Amino acid sequence: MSETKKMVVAIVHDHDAPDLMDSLANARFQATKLATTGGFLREGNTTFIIGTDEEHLEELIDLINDNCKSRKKTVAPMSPVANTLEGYYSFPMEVQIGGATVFVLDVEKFIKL
Ligand code: 2BA
Repeated sequence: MSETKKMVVAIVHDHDAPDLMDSLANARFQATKLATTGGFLREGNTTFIIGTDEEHLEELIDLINDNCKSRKKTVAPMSPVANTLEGYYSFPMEVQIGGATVFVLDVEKFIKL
């Protein structure tokens, strides 16, 4: 019987990305790292795409959790929250960022050509 494959998409803070990449490699998870930008803060973050078997999913989530710290950030007034004037705000605002934002997807097919 074939194992169920999962794809984990994890958006993490840039500062946590190198340690997470090292830990993934040490634990023999195969990962792809993308430079991405958050839609709200418009700042760089890092997105990992990690394919794994269902039986290793919990280990993988633990590993992401161990490496990604939650942090607070004060956003300056008048940041470009949206492209419209209504999206601008006039006072500093504190937002809580990550740990990590993690999506787990079922993989219908996994092919290496
Ligand atoms: P950003 O979109 O730059 O969001 C950074 C942080 O700003 C978020 O942290 C959240 O605390 C806050 N935030 C986002 N939208 C907000 C809003 N409309 N009003 C007030 N505060 C808001 P996280 O939730 O930890 O998200 C970190 C990054 O993960 C996001 O960066 C985005 O790149 C990604 N992300 C989060 N949720 C997502 C989702 N549902 N789909 C796709 N990407 C997501």
